[in-house]
Amino acid sequence: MSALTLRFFTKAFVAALAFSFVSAAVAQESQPGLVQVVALDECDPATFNAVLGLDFCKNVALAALGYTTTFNDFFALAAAGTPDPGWDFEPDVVRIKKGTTLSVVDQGGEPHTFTEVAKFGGGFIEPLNAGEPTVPECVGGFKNIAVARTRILQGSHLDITQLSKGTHRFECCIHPWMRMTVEVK
Ligand SMILES: [Cu+2]
Repeated sequence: MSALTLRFFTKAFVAALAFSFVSAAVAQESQPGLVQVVALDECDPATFNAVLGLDFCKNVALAALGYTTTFNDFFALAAAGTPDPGWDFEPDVVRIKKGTTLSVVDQGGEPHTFTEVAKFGGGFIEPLNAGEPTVPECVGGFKNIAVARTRILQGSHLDITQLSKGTHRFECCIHPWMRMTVEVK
């Protein structure tokens, strides 16, 4: 291959690369897309399942690594007003464009809810509320269809679409210190 031919191919390659970058940028513009957030927890399968039933908590891998909290320690921390930070939505704040889908994935070992609330507060399991009253959106627990619809089982996801512009607050109605603010522009 002559030097000239090589230069031609190099130029053509760079041009093709630049074109693919441009088309990717345009695709993102016309389709706001999807942002993933995660629900995490560190429930200890042995002690949680002894109380809540077989297969309630599925953090088998975390337990093997020693990164779990026992059922009694978990309730003791919540009662002391210092709930276990291993139960968490990440990130804490999300800024998205209107039209973006939020996909909330439960990567923890137990069920959570991703429930929109007007104001952050307590969930439907009183001993986990650290004295805060249950917020209206969580009242009734899973007997309330509106709460049940926001439930996310371990390993599954819940997609939130059509959020209006402005600030939205979401919390877990079971573990109410799991909180996320979503700002839609
Ligand atoms: Cu939760």
